[in-house]
Amino acid sequence: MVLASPNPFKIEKIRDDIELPIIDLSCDRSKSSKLILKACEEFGFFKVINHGVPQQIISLMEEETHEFFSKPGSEKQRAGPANPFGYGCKNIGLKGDMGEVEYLLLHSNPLFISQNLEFNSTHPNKFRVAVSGYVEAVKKLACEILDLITEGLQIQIQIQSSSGAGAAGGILSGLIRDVESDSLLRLNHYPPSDAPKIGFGEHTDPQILTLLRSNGVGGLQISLEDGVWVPVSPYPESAFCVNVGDVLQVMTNGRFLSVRHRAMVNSYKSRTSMAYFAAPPLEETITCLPGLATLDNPPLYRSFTWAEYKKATYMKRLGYSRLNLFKLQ
Ligand code: GA4
Repeated sequence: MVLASPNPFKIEKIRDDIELPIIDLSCDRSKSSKLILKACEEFGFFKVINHGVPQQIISLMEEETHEFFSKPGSEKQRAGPANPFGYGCKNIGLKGDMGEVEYLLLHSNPLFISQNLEFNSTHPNKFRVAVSGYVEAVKKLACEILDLITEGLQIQIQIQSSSGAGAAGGILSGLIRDVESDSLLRLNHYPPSDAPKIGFGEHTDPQILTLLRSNGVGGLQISLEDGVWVPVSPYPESAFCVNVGDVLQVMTNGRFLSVRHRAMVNSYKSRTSMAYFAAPPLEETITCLPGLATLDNPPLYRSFTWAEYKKATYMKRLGYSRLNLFKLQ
Protein backbone atom coordinates (compact mmCIF):
# COMPACT_ATOMS: atom_id res chain seq x y z
CA MET A 1 0.00 0.00 0.00
CA VAL A 2 1.25 3.50 -0.82
CA LEU A 3 0.01 6.37 1.26
CA ALA A 4 0.30 10.08 0.59
CA SER A 5 2.72 11.24 3.22
CA PRO A 6 1.94 14.17 5.52
CA ASN A 7 5.04 15.57 3.81
CA PRO A 8 3.71 16.17 0.24
CA PHE A 9 7.16 15.71 -1.33
CA LYS A 10 7.67 12.23 0.04
CA ILE A 11 5.76 9.09 -0.92
CA GLU A 12 5.76 6.51 1.83
CA LYS A 13 5.47 2.79 1.52
CA ILE A 14 3.30 1.02 4.08
CA ARG A 15 3.41 -2.74 4.27
CA ASP A 16 0.59 -4.97 5.53
CA ASP A 17 0.18 -5.38 9.27
CA ILE A 18 2.95 -7.28 10.97
CA GLU A 19 2.40 -9.82 13.71
CA LEU A 20 5.18 -9.27 16.18
CA PRO A 21 6.43 -12.27 18.18
CA ILE A 22 3.97 -12.92 21.01
CA ILE A 23 5.75 -14.28 24.06
CA ASP A 24 3.82 -16.10 26.76
CA LEU A 25 5.51 -15.26 30.04
CA SER A 26 3.78 -18.14 31.82
CA CYS A 27 5.86 -20.58 29.71
CA ASP A 28 9.14 -22.18 30.58
CA ARG A 29 11.66 -19.46 31.59
CA SER A 30 14.49 -20.49 29.32
CA LYS A 31 12.10 -20.69 26.35
CA SER A 32 10.72 -17.17 27.02
CA SER A 33 14.24 -15.89 27.47
CA LYS A 34 15.39 -17.27 24.10
CA LEU A 35 12.33 -15.90 22.29
CA ILE A 36 12.81 -12.45 23.83
CA LEU A 37 16.46 -12.36 22.76
CA LYS A 38 15.54 -13.37 19.20
CA ALA A 39 12.79 -10.71 19.01
CA CYS A 40 15.11 -7.99 20.38
CA GLU A 41 17.70 -8.88 17.73
CA GLU A 42 15.32 -9.20 14.78
CA PHE A 43 12.60 -6.59 15.41
CA GLY A 44 13.52 -4.63 18.54
CA PHE A 45 9.81 -5.14 19.33
CA PHE A 46 7.66 -7.98 20.73
CA LYS A 47 4.45 -8.55 22.68
CA VAL A 48 4.01 -10.28 26.01
CA ILE A 49 0.92 -12.11 27.26
CA ASN A 50 0.25 -13.70 30.65
CA HIS A 51 2.45 -10.90 31.92
CA GLY A 52 1.16 -10.81 35.48
CA VAL A 53 -0.05 -7.19 35.49
CA PRO A 54 -3.52 -7.46 37.09
CA GLN A 55 -6.38 -6.45 34.76
CA GLN A 56 -7.92 -4.43 37.60
CA ILE A 57 -4.82 -2.20 37.77
CA ILE A 58 -4.81 -1.72 33.99
CA SER A 59 -8.56 -0.94 33.89
CA LEU A 60 -8.29 1.61 36.69
CA MET A 61 -5.45 3.42 34.88
CA GLU A 62 -7.38 3.29 31.59
CA GLU A 63 -10.51 4.74 33.22
CA GLU A 64 -8.57 7.58 34.84
CA THR A 65 -6.73 8.29 31.57
CA HIS A 66 -10.05 8.44 29.72
CA GLU A 67 -11.54 10.69 32.37
CA PHE A 68 -8.58 13.05 32.26
CA PHE A 69 -8.61 13.46 28.47
CA SER A 70 -12.43 13.95 28.50
CA LYS A 71 -12.07 17.13 30.57
CA PRO A 72 -12.47 20.55 28.95
CA GLY A 73 -9.24 21.93 27.46
CA SER A 74 -8.99 24.71 30.04
CA GLU A 75 -8.95 22.19 32.89
CA LYS A 76 -6.32 20.01 31.21
CA GLN A 77 -4.16 23.05 30.52
CA ARG A 78 -3.89 23.52 34.28
CA ALA A 79 -1.67 20.42 34.30
CA GLY A 80 0.58 22.00 31.62
CA PRO A 81 2.54 23.13 29.77
CA ALA A 82 4.70 20.02 29.49
CA ASN A 83 8.28 21.12 30.25
CA PRO A 84 8.85 18.20 29.87
CA PHE A 85 6.42 16.91 32.55
CA GLY A 86 2.73 17.72 32.64
CA TYR A 87 -0.01 18.14 30.03
CA GLY A 88 0.96 18.85 26.44
CA CYS A 89 -1.22 19.36 23.39
CA LYS A 90 0.36 18.98 19.93
CA ASN A 91 3.78 20.28 21.06
CA ILE A 92 6.31 17.50 21.57
CA GLY A 93 9.63 18.14 23.30
CA LEU A 94 11.40 21.47 23.30
CA LYS A 95 12.51 21.86 19.67
CA GLY A 96 9.27 22.59 17.83
CA ASP A 97 8.05 19.07 17.01
CA MET A 98 4.28 18.83 16.61
CA GLY A 99 1.80 15.96 16.37
CA GLU A 100 -1.93 15.25 16.49
CA VAL A 101 -1.73 14.16 20.10
CA GLU A 102 -2.43 15.35 23.60
CA TYR A 103 -0.57 13.75 26.46
CA LEU A 104 0.42 13.71 30.10
CA LEU A 105 4.08 13.01 30.78
CA LEU A 106 4.79 11.93 34.36
CA HIS A 107 7.87 10.96 36.30
CA SER A 108 7.50 7.55 37.94
CA ASN A 109 9.22 8.62 41.14
CA PRO A 110 6.77 8.15 44.10
CA LEU A 111 7.54 11.67 45.33
CA PHE A 112 6.57 13.18 41.97
CA ILE A 113 3.38 11.10 41.92
CA SER A 114 2.41 12.09 45.46
CA GLN A 115 3.03 15.81 44.91
CA ASN A 116 1.81 16.49 41.39
CA LEU A 117 -1.28 14.50 40.55
CA GLU A 118 -4.59 15.95 41.64
CA PHE A 119 -6.57 15.86 38.42
CA ASN A 120 -9.70 14.03 39.46
CA SER A 121 -11.70 16.75 41.22
CA THR A 122 -14.47 14.45 42.53
CA HIS A 123 -12.00 11.91 43.90
CA PRO A 124 -8.70 13.83 44.28
CA ASN A 125 -6.81 10.70 45.27
CA LYS A 126 -8.06 8.38 42.54
CA PHE A 127 -5.73 9.46 39.74
CA ARG A 128 -2.71 9.27 42.01
CA VAL A 129 -3.68 5.83 43.29
CA ALA A 130 -4.21 4.60 39.71
CA VAL A 131 -0.79 5.91 38.58
CA SER A 132 1.17 4.55 41.51
CA GLY A 133 -0.50 1.11 41.24
CA TYR A 134 0.10 0.99 37.49
CA VAL A 135 3.71 2.18 37.72
CA GLU A 136 4.53 -0.38 40.39
CA ALA A 137 3.01 -3.23 38.33
CA VAL A 138 4.65 -2.30 35.00
CA LYS A 139 7.97 -1.70 36.71
CA LYS A 140 7.79 -5.26 38.05
CA LEU A 141 7.05 -6.54 34.54
CA ALA A 142 9.92 -4.50 33.05
CA CYS A 143 12.28 -6.00 35.66
CA GLU A 144 11.06 -9.50 34.88
CA ILE A 145 11.69 -9.01 31.15
CA LEU A 146 15.13 -7.51 31.84
CA ASP A 147 15.99 -10.49 34.08
CA LEU A 148 14.96 -12.87 31.28
CA ILE A 149 17.23 -10.88 28.95
CA THR A 150 20.25 -11.07 31.29
CA GLU A 151 19.64 -14.80 31.80
CA GLY A 152 19.56 -15.27 28.01
CA LEU A 153 22.72 -13.23 27.58
CA GLN A 154 24.23 -15.22 30.44
CA ILE A 155 25.31 -12.19 32.38
CA GLN A 156 25.27 -13.00 36.07
CA ILE A 157 27.09 -10.06 37.62
CA GLN A 158 25.03 -8.06 40.09
CA ILE A 159 25.07 -4.33 39.65
CA GLN A 160 26.26 -1.75 42.12
CA SER A 161 24.58 1.38 40.86
CA SER A 162 26.94 4.31 40.38
CA SER A 163 24.37 6.53 42.13
CA GLY A 164 25.09 4.39 45.20
CA ALA A 165 21.36 4.46 45.90
CA GLY A 166 21.11 0.77 46.47
CA ALA A 167 20.23 -1.11 43.30
CA ALA A 168 19.24 -4.68 43.87
CA GLY A 169 18.73 -7.45 41.36
CA GLY A 170 20.17 -8.25 37.95
CA ILE A 171 22.53 -6.04 36.03
CA LEU A 172 19.69 -4.50 34.02
CA SER A 173 16.66 -4.75 36.32
CA GLY A 174 18.73 -3.26 39.17
CA LEU A 175 18.83 0.02 37.22
CA ILE A 176 15.03 0.18 37.16
CA ARG A 177 14.59 -0.95 40.79
CA ASP A 178 17.02 1.74 41.91
CA VAL A 179 15.19 4.42 43.96
CA GLU A 180 16.78 7.03 41.69
CA SER A 181 15.56 5.40 38.46
CA ASP A 182 14.51 8.07 35.94
CA SER A 183 11.62 6.01 34.51
CA LEU A 184 8.59 7.84 33.08
CA LEU A 185 4.93 7.22 32.34
CA ARG A 186 3.33 8.79 29.28
CA LEU A 187 -0.43 8.83 28.68
CA ASN A 188 -1.36 9.69 25.08
CA HIS A 189 -4.66 10.54 23.45
CA TYR A 190 -4.94 10.64 19.65
CA PRO A 191 -8.29 12.08 18.51
CA PRO A 192 -9.61 10.51 15.26
CA SER A 193 -9.09 12.20 11.90
CA ASP A 194 -10.31 11.38 8.37
CA ALA A 195 -7.03 12.33 6.73
CA PRO A 196 -3.95 10.21 7.49
CA LYS A 197 -2.11 12.23 10.10
CA ILE A 198 0.90 11.63 12.25
CA GLY A 199 0.07 11.56 15.93
CA PHE A 200 3.62 11.14 17.24
CA GLY A 201 6.41 11.40 14.68
CA GLU A 202 9.13 8.87 14.00
CA HIS A 203 11.74 8.40 16.69
CA THR A 204 13.52 5.82 18.78
CA ASP A 205 12.96 5.65 22.54
CA PRO A 206 16.04 6.85 24.42
CA GLN A 207 15.59 4.65 27.53
CA ILE A 208 16.29 0.95 28.25
CA LEU A 209 12.91 -0.61 27.53
CA THR A 210 9.38 0.65 26.76
CA LEU A 211 6.17 -1.14 27.79
CA LEU A 212 3.15 0.06 25.85
CA ARG A 213 -0.56 -0.58 26.16
CA SER A 214 -3.27 0.80 23.93
CA ASN A 215 -7.06 0.69 24.01
CA GLY A 216 -7.20 -1.88 21.20
CA VAL A 217 -7.10 0.79 18.48
CA GLY A 218 -4.26 0.52 15.95
CA GLY A 219 -1.84 3.33 15.11
CA LEU A 220 1.64 2.13 16.04
CA GLN A 221 3.95 1.65 13.07
CA ILE A 222 7.53 0.47 13.04
CA SER A 223 10.22 1.02 10.46
CA LEU A 224 11.93 -2.28 9.79
CA GLU A 225 13.56 -1.60 6.46
CA ASP A 226 14.56 1.83 5.35
CA GLY A 227 11.53 3.88 4.35
CA VAL A 228 8.96 1.11 4.79
CA TRP A 229 6.48 1.54 7.61
CA VAL A 230 4.84 -1.53 9.09
CA PRO A 231 1.63 -1.18 11.13
CA VAL A 232 1.55 -3.23 14.33
CA SER A 233 -1.78 -4.93 15.02
CA PRO A 234 -3.34 -3.84 18.34
CA TYR A 235 -4.12 -7.49 19.24
CA PRO A 236 -4.22 -9.36 21.50
CA GLU A 237 -5.71 -6.56 23.55
CA SER A 238 -4.42 -8.06 26.78
CA ALA A 239 -0.79 -7.86 25.61
CA PHE A 240 1.89 -5.32 26.37
CA CYS A 241 3.96 -4.24 23.39
CA VAL A 242 7.62 -4.05 24.44
CA ASN A 243 10.47 -2.33 22.62
CA VAL A 244 14.20 -1.92 23.00
CA GLY A 245 15.41 1.63 23.71
CA ASP A 246 18.68 3.31 22.70
CA VAL A 247 20.37 2.55 26.04
CA LEU A 248 19.77 -1.19 25.63
CA GLN A 249 21.16 -1.06 22.10
CA VAL A 250 24.34 0.49 23.54
CA MET A 251 24.52 -1.97 26.45
CA THR A 252 24.21 -4.94 24.08
CA ASN A 253 26.78 -3.38 21.73
CA GLY A 254 24.27 -3.16 18.91
CA ARG A 255 23.07 -6.76 19.25
CA PHE A 256 19.56 -5.53 20.17
CA LEU A 257 17.88 -2.93 17.97
CA SER A 258 16.30 0.30 19.08
CA VAL A 259 13.88 0.61 16.17
CA ARG A 260 12.26 3.78 14.80
CA HIS A 261 8.51 3.92 15.29
CA ARG A 262 5.66 6.40 15.14
CA ALA A 263 1.96 6.65 15.96
CA MET A 264 -0.62 7.42 13.30
CA VAL A 265 -4.03 8.83 14.10
CA ASN A 266 -6.92 6.43 13.53
CA SER A 267 -9.62 7.46 11.05
CA TYR A 268 -12.64 6.37 13.08
CA LYS A 269 -11.76 5.87 16.71
CA SER A 270 -9.90 7.77 19.33
CA ARG A 271 -6.74 6.00 20.48
CA THR A 272 -5.28 6.12 23.94
CA SER A 273 -1.98 4.57 24.89
CA MET A 274 0.05 4.30 28.08
CA ALA A 275 3.82 3.98 27.76
CA TYR A 276 6.19 3.18 30.61
CA PHE A 277 9.80 4.10 29.79
CA ALA A 278 12.18 2.11 31.99
CA ALA A 279 15.29 4.24 32.57
CA PRO A 280 18.43 4.15 34.75
CA PRO A 281 19.31 6.80 37.37
CA LEU A 282 20.60 10.08 35.89
CA GLU A 283 24.17 9.53 37.17
CA GLU A 284 24.40 5.95 35.90
CA THR A 285 27.19 5.29 33.39
CA ILE A 286 25.93 3.52 30.30
CA THR A 287 28.42 1.17 28.75
CA CYS A 288 28.54 -2.16 26.98
CA LEU A 289 27.56 -5.16 29.19
CA PRO A 290 30.40 -7.51 30.20
CA GLY A 291 31.19 -10.01 27.49
CA LEU A 292 29.29 -8.24 24.72
CA ALA A 293 32.32 -6.44 23.35
CA THR A 294 35.29 -8.55 22.29
CA LEU A 295 38.48 -8.03 20.29
CA ASP A 296 36.60 -9.12 17.17
CA ASN A 297 33.54 -7.15 18.13
CA PRO A 298 34.82 -3.93 19.74
CA PRO A 299 32.51 -1.44 21.51
CA LEU A 300 30.40 0.56 19.08
CA TYR A 301 29.64 3.43 21.44
CA ARG A 302 31.57 5.45 23.98
CA SER A 303 30.40 5.39 27.60
CA PHE A 304 28.15 8.18 28.80
CA THR A 305 25.87 8.93 31.72
CA TRP A 306 22.12 8.74 31.30
CA ALA A 307 21.98 12.47 32.21
CA GLU A 308 24.35 13.21 29.30
CA TYR A 309 22.25 11.16 26.89
CA LYS A 310 19.02 12.70 28.10
CA LYS A 311 20.45 16.18 27.58
CA ALA A 312 21.44 15.27 24.00
CA THR A 313 17.89 13.94 23.48
CA TYR A 314 16.26 17.23 24.44
CA MET A 315 18.77 19.32 22.45
CA LYS A 316 17.71 17.64 19.20
CA ARG A 317 14.49 17.12 17.24
CA LEU A 318 12.30 14.07 17.81
CA GLY A 319 13.48 12.11 14.75
CA TYR A 320 17.20 12.84 15.14
CA SER A 321 19.46 9.76 15.26
CA ARG A 322 21.04 10.77 18.55
CA LEU A 323 22.91 7.47 19.05
CA ASN A 324 25.25 8.55 16.25
CA LEU A 325 26.61 11.28 18.55
CA PHE A 326 28.04 8.56 20.80
CA LYS A 327 29.40 6.21 18.11
CA LEU A 328 33.08 5.31 18.25
CA GLN A 329 35.23 5.59 15.04
C1 GA4 B 1 10.46 9.92 22.92
C2 GA4 B 1 10.13 8.83 23.97
C3 GA4 B 1 9.34 9.38 25.16
O1 GA4 B 1 8.00 9.63 24.78
C4 GA4 B 1 9.96 10.69 25.70
C5 GA4 B 1 9.90 11.71 24.57
C6 GA4 B 1 10.40 13.13 24.88
C7 GA4 B 1 9.23 14.05 25.28
O2 GA4 B 1 8.14 13.94 24.72
O3 GA4 B 1 9.45 14.91 26.16
C8 GA4 B 1 11.15 13.60 23.61
C9 GA4 B 1 11.32 12.31 22.73
C10 GA4 B 1 10.96 11.17 23.64
C11 GA4 B 1 12.76 12.17 22.17
C12 GA4 B 1 13.37 13.50 21.66
C13 GA4 B 1 12.94 14.71 22.52
C14 GA4 B 1 12.51 14.21 23.89
C15 GA4 B 1 10.51 14.69 22.80
C16 GA4 B 1 11.64 15.21 21.97
C17 GA4 B 1 11.48 15.94 20.89
C18 GA4 B 1 9.29 11.11 27.00
C19 GA4 B 1 11.45 10.55 25.80
O4 GA4 B 1 12.08 10.24 26.78
O5 GA4 B 1 12.02 10.87 24.58
